[in-house]
Amino acid sequence: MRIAWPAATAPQGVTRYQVYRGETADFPAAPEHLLGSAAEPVYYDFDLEAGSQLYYRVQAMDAWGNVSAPSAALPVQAKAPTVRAEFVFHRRPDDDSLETPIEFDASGSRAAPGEIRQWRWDFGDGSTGEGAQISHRYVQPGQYQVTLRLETDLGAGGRLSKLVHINPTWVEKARGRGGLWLEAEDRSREGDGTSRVIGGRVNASGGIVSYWEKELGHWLEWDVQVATPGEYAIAVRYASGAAEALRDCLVNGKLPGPEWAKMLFPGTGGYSSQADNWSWRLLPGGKGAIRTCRLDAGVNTLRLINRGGGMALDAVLLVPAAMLKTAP
Ligand SMILES: [Ca+2]
Repeated sequence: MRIAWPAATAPQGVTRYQVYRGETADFPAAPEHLLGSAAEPVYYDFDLEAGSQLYYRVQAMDAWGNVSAPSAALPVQAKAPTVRAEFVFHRRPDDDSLETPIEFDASGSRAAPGEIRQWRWDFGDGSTGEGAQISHRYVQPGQYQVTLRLETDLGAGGRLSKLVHINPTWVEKARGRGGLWLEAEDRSREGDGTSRVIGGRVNASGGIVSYWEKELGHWLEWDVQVATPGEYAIAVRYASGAAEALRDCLVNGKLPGPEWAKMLFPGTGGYSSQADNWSWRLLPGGKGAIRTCRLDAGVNTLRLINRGGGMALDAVLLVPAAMLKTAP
C-alpha cells in the first residue's frame, strides 16, 4: 500500500520522515510503532492483512535532528494485495575481489491471481538488474537502498525496498569468513550508567548506542556465542565528536593485555547525526600491532568501559586472527 503526504519544509532542510503505524486512532508516535523512515514523502507498507483497520502518523526530521509534532492519524483500510514482493540478501563469503558481492533472492515473492513475470532491481548505486535471483557487486562502502519491482502477467505490480549496508572490504571479508558481528544496540547488559539506543543516525547499521560518556566506569556488555574457539581480534565501529575517547575492553572479565586499558579512540568529527562520522578501529597491541584475545566455544562476554570522552557505538566485529596474517 502506498502512503503519501505533503512534503514538509524546514530552514535547514527536511532529511527524512518517520512513519508510524497503529491499530487505534489515538496510538502514540512512539518507537514501538515506528514502521520505518523515508527520504521522500511517500512510504510503501506491505505486510498488511486484508480488511484490517490501520492508522498512520508521520513525523518530519530536519538536518539538525529536530523532529516535528506527529501528524494526525490517517485511517486506512487494508486491501488484499495481489502481489507481495519479498527478498533476502546475503554476503558471498569466498571471494578475493576488493568488491563486495551480495546475492539477492526474491523467490519468496508471491502473486495471486497471476504469475510474476518480471523482477527488476535497482541496487541504489546507479546500477540495475533483472531476475528472481541476482548477484551484485558493490565497490564503495556506504548505505544503499535496494528496490525490487515486480510485475505479473496480468499487469499488477509490487515493490519492496531494503537498506543494504556495505562496510570497508576487510570488514565485509571478515564478516563473510567466520567473523562475529554484534550490533552495539543489542547489548546484553550495562552498569554504572544508563545508555540510550538511538535510531536514524547517518549510515548506521540499525540503531546505535549513545549517552555513554557521563559516568566514568559506565560499562556495556555483550554475550558472544562462539562456535569456533580460537584467537580473535576485535574491531569497533564508532563515532566521536570529542577530541578523543578512552575505553577499556574486557573479555570474559579480564584485560587481554595492558593496551586494552584506557585505549585511545581519536575523535571522528561528530556523532553521525548529520554526516557519516563512523570509523572502524581494530583494538591495538604494542608497537602498532593488533592484540588478539582467546574466545572459547560457547558464550563469552565482551565488556567496554567508559574512561572518558563521548562515543557513539554502532557495531563490534570479532575477526578470526588467521585473517590478519599477511602472506609472506
Ligand atoms: Ca548498530
